[in-house]
Amino acid sequence: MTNTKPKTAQIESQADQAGATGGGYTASTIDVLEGLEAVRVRPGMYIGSTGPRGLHHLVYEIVDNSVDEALAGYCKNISVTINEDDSVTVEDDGRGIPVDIVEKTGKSGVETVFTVLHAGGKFGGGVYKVSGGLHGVGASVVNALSEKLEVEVFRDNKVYQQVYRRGQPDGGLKVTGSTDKRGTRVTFWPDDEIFHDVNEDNERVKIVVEWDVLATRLREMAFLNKGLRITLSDRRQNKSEEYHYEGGIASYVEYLNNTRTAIHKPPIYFEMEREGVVVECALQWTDMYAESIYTFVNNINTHDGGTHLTGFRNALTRVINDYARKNALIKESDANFTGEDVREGLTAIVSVKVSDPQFEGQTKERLGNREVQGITQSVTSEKLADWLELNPKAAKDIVAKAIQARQAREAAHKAKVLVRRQSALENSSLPGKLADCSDRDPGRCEIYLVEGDSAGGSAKQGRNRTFQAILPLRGKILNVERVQPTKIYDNAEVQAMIQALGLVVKEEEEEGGGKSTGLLRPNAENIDLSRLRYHKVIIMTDADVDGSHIRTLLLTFFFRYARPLIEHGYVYIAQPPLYKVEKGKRVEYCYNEHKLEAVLAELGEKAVIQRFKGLGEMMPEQLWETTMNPETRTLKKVTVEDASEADHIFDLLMGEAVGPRREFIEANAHLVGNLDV
Ligand code: TTJ
Repeated sequence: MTNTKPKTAQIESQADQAGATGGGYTASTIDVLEGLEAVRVRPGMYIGSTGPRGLHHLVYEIVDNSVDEALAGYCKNISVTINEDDSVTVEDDGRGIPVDIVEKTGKSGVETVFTVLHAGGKFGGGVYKVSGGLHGVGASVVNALSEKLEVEVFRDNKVYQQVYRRGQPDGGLKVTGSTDKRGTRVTFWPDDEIFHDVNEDNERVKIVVEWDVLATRLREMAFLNKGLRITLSDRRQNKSEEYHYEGGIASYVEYLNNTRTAIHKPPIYFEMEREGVVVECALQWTDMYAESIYTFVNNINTHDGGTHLTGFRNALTRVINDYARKNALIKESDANFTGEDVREGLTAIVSVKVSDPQFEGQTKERLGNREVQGITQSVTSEKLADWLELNPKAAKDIVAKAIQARQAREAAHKAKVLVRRQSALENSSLPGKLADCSDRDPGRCEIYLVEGDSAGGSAKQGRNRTFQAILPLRGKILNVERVQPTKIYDNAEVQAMIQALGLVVKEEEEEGGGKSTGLLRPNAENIDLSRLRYHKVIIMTDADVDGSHIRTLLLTFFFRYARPLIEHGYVYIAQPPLYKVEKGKRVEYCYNEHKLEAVLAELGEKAVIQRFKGLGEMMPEQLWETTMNPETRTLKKVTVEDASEADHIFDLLMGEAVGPRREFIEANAHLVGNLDV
């Protein structure tokens, strides 16, 4: 602290000298100018683009310097301000960029950082730099691409200031005041000559920094660096937000799972340094089916994964298999879970800090360092195994999730085989039970999936055979005590349905489909809708427990294995009436209790109520008039959310527990179909 004064004086005199000598450039000065000029000539080479992405990149470049200071342990707060004139100010409470002369450049530390390409990395005290990865082109690039840049360093009770224009110093580093704070503040005005977009008429349009874009990245930065406080303010709209997470990436996982149902709480979290690599992971399983693993190296998102991800995944698969076997949660004869089985529904962040990251691949978003794989794997194995031992209840639920995933995978495999066979058979073999319609235009055709042969009989007689087909499904499937997802495909009824509907996998995916997940996994977009035989698939079941059961089963099937049908709005639930109320010549059909009460109130005492216990009890004409006639019926279009919900409770319904099953059915009357009409 005490001996910095003479050094500072020295800098100022040097800066003055440089200014005084005017064109007296040294060799290194020329290099520098050429360097920064090159940045202005080919900005895309340094920041990827001169559009919105590149513009925001400038902010990250500056912020990364402050984050490095935080990683080194000297900075706790970073503020980012979008100013009224669209300039951006970044300030931290770190040690401040050094102001003394750097031997190699003959300039102050500050000027070196802002005028020498790639100089930034040489000044860090921290081992793990944000820079050096995808970003890391350095502050000098930001300076070169800014119309103006002002830096202030708060050090040794002084305020040092320097201004640059398009990368060139506008005067030397000067002391402009005194202060008791420490840190660095940089304000830059991105150069409009460099940054712009074009509109439809190919005219240049100005681009400005956007709140949402910065907010997302800065929030992520705060998650990735626990304890770090980042404030984002926008003076253009008087808006301000603070990102600060003591839980770090564990908080990140909670944030990501905010809209999902977690299987255990809180997320699993561990951090460990081994052989100079810091491994930090947070994981939490949810009732979702997709896996969401985000990986980072030195705070940079490695979208293409790499060695850290491989190590993490290997550990996960092994540890969960070992645990399940050791604790007899799976049978000895059962095969091991695959990686996909154990990752179903997992949300995880894997964040490693490496001193010399090697980025590979097309977009340089994959970590290549070989040693990181083994380190991540061993750390994850040890920590995860410990956690499972200490949390047996959650561990059991996680294993149960993997078991469920495996069943679904096996079911998907069977379905794939089944659908392929169907595609080979073409449409030549329609199921014998199908009462098809005569029209061949799918756009006009409907198929009723009807529960039970007797209801099927009524429907066949009551329908309009030109455009309405009937496929009766036997209720037998309901009597299986514990139906595993696999059983769906063993079931002749479901096979008949696949054939009747014309569910065929798209050609190209049939050929090349190298995805190990199987062709018909959730989110599958691989159903060939051009082969679909009806554009209205109407589920028509009784409004009772068994009816809701088969409806759920069908919805689950569509959700998992034919989701495009739902997404295209081809799947419906028929709304048969629950009651018929008669008084004299007047006949009213009631589709719910509410309507029944209203009708009874109107018609009074002497009305005769008939309760339909099932579709089979209805006369064919009654069924037509109340449920099938497009003029008078009400159909409920199935949404992906409905089906997803059905899929979610699949296990509950299929399970043996009677209590939850009944509760579910009561709570989900909307799926069962008692709609207000
Ligand atoms: C480097 O090692 C010696 C003490 O100071 C360290 C340093 O440079 N810290 C530092 C740099 N803190 N903050 C910065 C910084 C902040 C902004 C906003 C912009 C730039 C280019 C650097």
